[in-house]
Amino acid sequence: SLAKVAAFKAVILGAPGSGKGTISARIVKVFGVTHISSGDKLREHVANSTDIGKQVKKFMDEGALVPDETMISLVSHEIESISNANYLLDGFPRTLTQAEKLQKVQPVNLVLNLIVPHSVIIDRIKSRWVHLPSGRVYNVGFNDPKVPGKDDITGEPLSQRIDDRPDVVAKRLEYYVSKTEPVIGYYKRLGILKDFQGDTTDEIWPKISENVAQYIKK
Ligand code: G5P
Ligand code: MG
Repeated sequence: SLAKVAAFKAVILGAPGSGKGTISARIVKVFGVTHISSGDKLREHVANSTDIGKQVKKFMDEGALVPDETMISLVSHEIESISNANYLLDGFPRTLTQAEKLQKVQPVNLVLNLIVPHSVIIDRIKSRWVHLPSGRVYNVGFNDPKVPGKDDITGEPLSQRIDDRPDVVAKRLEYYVSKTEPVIGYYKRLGILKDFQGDTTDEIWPKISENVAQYIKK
């Protein structure tokens, strides 16, 4: 069997709606890693109308990227506050500048890259419902909430994301291709990229789980 490395410092990459949040939740459940979603953090700031929230709302609603300096400072502070040696970054880095900076200060050792066709993504984003305070994600027909329109754990109402409107989704996918795909090349050159291709999360999950198990015992 493979030797376990000292720690799991990973990134999950993939287009908007490719299943990063869904797969991260499974990794957290099975392997006990700490999950940091930059998008969830930003949405929390927006919901609480903090200074950061006020700065980033416009970018997010339009499907544009928040400036690198804001993101780097936000996420490095988050990472510093983690006591768990094993963590998973979701939604960060998504520009070359962010990836290079991260590798200098808090280097990662594994990058899980989800490859899902854009046509599949566009379909599933239409039926996404979220519990904003926790970041829990549902999908009508795939992982339905136990009670329609209500969060499983708190019973609070679910909502749809402003940036899940079809025109905004199209913009987010364009930004992914132009700004985030270079990040894939960067990690590939570092030799830490693993690709996972499929139309569904259930198809991709066993391969992900097998890979993560090489770093952390269940
Ligand atoms: P986010 O929050 O990082 P995105 O756009 O990267 O947003 P998103 O939309 O959160 O990614 P995901 O997490 O990859 O998608 O996907 P998911 O939520 O798990 O799954 C999508 C839906 O499909 C869900 O309803 C799920 O239940 C369903 N699903 C999953 N698997 C299946 C399946 O097999 N079958 C079916 N039928 N359904 C399935 O970023 C948001 C914004 O924040 C800013 C930007 O403005 C960004 O647009 N931002 C940053 N800006 C700059 N730099 C950064 N680092 C930034 N981070 C965030
Ligand atoms: Mg997400």
